[in-house]
Amino acid sequence: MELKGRNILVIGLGKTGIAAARFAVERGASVTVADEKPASELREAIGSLTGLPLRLFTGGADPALAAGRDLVVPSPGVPPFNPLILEAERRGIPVVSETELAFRFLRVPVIAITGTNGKTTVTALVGHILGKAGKRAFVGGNIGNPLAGYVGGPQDDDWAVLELSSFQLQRIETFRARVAVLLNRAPDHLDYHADYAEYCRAKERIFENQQPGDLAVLNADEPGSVALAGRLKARVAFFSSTGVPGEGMGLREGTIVCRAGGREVETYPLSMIRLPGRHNAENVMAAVMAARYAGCAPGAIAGAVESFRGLAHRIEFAGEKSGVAFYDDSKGTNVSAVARALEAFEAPVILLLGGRDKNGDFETLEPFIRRRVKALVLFGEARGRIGERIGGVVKTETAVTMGEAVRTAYAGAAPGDVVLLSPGCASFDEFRSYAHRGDVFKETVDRLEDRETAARRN
Ligand code: UMA
Repeated sequence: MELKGRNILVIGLGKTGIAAARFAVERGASVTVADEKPASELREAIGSLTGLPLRLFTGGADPALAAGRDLVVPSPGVPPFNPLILEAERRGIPVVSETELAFRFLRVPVIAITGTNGKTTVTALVGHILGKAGKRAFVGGNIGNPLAGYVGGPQDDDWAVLELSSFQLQRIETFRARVAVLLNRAPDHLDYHADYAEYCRAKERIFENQQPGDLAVLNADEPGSVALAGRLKARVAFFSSTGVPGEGMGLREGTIVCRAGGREVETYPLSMIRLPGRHNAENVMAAVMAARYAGCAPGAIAGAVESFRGLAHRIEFAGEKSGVAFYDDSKGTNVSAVARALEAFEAPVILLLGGRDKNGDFETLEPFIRRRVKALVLFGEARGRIGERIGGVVKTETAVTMGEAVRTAYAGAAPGDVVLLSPGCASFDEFRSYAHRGDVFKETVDRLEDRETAARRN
């Protein structure tokens, strides 16, 4: 694709718009950027484009701006009913996502991951495995690193590992993934897509331009995905957390079994996965299949999976002491996030709740606590109010600081228990941010003494 001299309209001045506009300018295009926010709210973004020859329109979306363009590139968050997009379509002007634009300049093969839940984790894990196996990878896309920001550089990686949202996939044309993973689908973003069927179709486009030598990775436990398999050009492999599929990976008595070419080719211990929950076993199997396709050896894959702790502060494995596992879910700053985190565990949980109260509806946690939680340790400013709401549902203790809460939890924990920081509150009573709180949690865990060491010393 030649951009030189082309007249391009980029809609949105977030991460995507900035990267797309910069790339198009560097390639000699005549670029206009439009954002509905007023300039006063876009100062930083505008500042990052200083010195670039482009035109900027802020504070609205006048459809007339579409006139005379050769190409329109909307940011992922710009819905299809945006007046500029509608006008471009009415005029027959091509509208493509930044993913498609950048792909036309990409020289590195792609591993692409989509799905409603887990796609960021799988993208990060594939990048982690590739790195540990000695391969160079660019990790980008919806994870927060636009592809347009990569293709202008040296492109000296072996693979581009891309997390793709339905927004990014909806406007592709030639985008091709050597490995395309569809993790799962559930209703989401229905304020943007016309309906659930349209959302599903957007996700399925990840397979659209694959060729017979490529790999499509699908969830065998989802009837919609199984039905899709027959319509794909690429070789299909499944993952399943309820059995072992004929082709792909599944679970059998605590072991991950991999089948390829109709026979069992290798196994991995389920215990290599440090991320809790069945959904994470699925995420890992999908990532492993992508890494196998990329030529990573089973030994390197197992070591890499074992060392992957998940995304920082999102049910992140934070270490083990005397058989007690610690997890940092400091990003769980509201009660629904706490409920989700609790659902990830089958082992008894000692839950650390507290911080600065955001008026959370803690009563809604009661059924989850009854099902999974062995004891509560309430800390920080909110400890009194949380105690009034749900204290006593199970054994309940209190602590002033989070550090004290960690030590209290450890003192009461038995081997096999999980100590989970999923505070359901903001952090600002004691910390600068949720990330700071999570870092202090991990440091506190690191400093806890193994009981065997303590016993020997005494
Ligand atoms: N804007 C308009 N008109 C509109 C809508 C938005 O002008 O009709 C402007 C806004 O005023 C704003 C800009 O567009 O200035 C923002 O664009 P954007 O929302 O596309 O944000 P980006 O910063 O470009 O981030 C996008 C993704 N955002 C969305 O999909 C909503 C980021 O995913 C992604 O990390 C980034 O590109 C790099 O690829 C975020 C996300 O929430 C994390 N994704 C959804 C999800 O994961 O569920 C899909």
